[in-house]
Amino acid sequence: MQKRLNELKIIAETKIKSAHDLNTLKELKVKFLGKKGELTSVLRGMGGLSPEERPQVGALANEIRNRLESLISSKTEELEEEKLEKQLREQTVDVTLPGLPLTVGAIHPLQAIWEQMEDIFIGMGFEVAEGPEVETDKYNFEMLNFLKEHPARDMQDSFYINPEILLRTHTSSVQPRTMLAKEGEVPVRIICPGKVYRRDSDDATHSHQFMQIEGLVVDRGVSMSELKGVLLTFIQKMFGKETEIRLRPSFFPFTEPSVEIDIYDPQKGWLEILGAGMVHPRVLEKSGYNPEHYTGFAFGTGIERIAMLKYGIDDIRHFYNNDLRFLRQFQSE
Ligand code: FA5
Repeated sequence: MQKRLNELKIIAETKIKSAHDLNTLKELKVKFLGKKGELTSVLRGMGGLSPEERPQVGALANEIRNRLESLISSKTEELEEEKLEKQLREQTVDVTLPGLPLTVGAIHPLQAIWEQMEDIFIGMGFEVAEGPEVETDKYNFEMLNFLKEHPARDMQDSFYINPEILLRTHTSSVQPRTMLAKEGEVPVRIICPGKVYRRDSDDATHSHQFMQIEGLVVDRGVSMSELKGVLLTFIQKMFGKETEIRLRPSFFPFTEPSVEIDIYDPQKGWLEILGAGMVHPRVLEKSGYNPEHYTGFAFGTGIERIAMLKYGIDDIRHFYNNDLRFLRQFQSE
């Protein structure tokens, strides 16, 4: 029986050593060491052995089993390594092949202008303030000196939700909100960019929803010349340092005096760009600032309007249609 075991060992060792793939190795494991394998079937004959022989044969069988198992596991490792190396050899990357193009998005032109404007004003010491788009009549109109039934309200046709609540028609509603929050402290020096809504019919220059940027400065001794200086700096940073401006008298219920600011375009002539003025004493007073001690200026402009002038866009609706042919032109902005 020992002889048979030794023969089995030699045959199994030779076969395992010469196996070329993992499947063959698995099959050999079953064939020699499995429950119905050859080693087990030899051991089944142990019943016919004498009690002295049995332990010797048992020990030999165990030794053979261990030997074959370790042989199989080292051969398995070897074959797995070979398989991996073969795979890696076959999968080498051809670095000369052209790469896949990466599509890079672009910042929307309105967002780009919004950010540029913020940067310019922050550079002049302004802070960014916010206010709600669903606003009360009080902040959108009353605190800004638009009396109830006053015809000035018709300048901004509004979307009312109920008689007291509406979608804000301008970012000027942030003026009283900011002043009240400051509780009479100075300086107030904020800009407020955001969405506004008006019942305007959509056409090339109007939209029912658009964006504005508001500016407000309140302090002791704030003057119209400072207003002009701040806005000239902004305009020249935005449109080029040679850009000329002019101030025309205008009317807003919350500023006195009020002006419209135009910029000069050599092809198109004077173009309106901003509404502005000195904060009306009544507006200061309603928001807790004594107009005897404090003065202020405010300004407001449409972000779409600035973007249209800067990029020579002739129809406001291009901004909202998401036509990729339009948007791709701003890829480098
Ligand atoms: C105002 O809204 C004032 N709140 C601006 C202001 C602020 C004046 C502070 C004084 C002091 P106005 O209604 O003119 O003003 O609107 C300002 C800008 O918003 C306009 O110049 C224009 O660029 C833009 N705008 C107005 N209506 C529309 C619209 N329907 N679509 C697109 N842009 C518009």
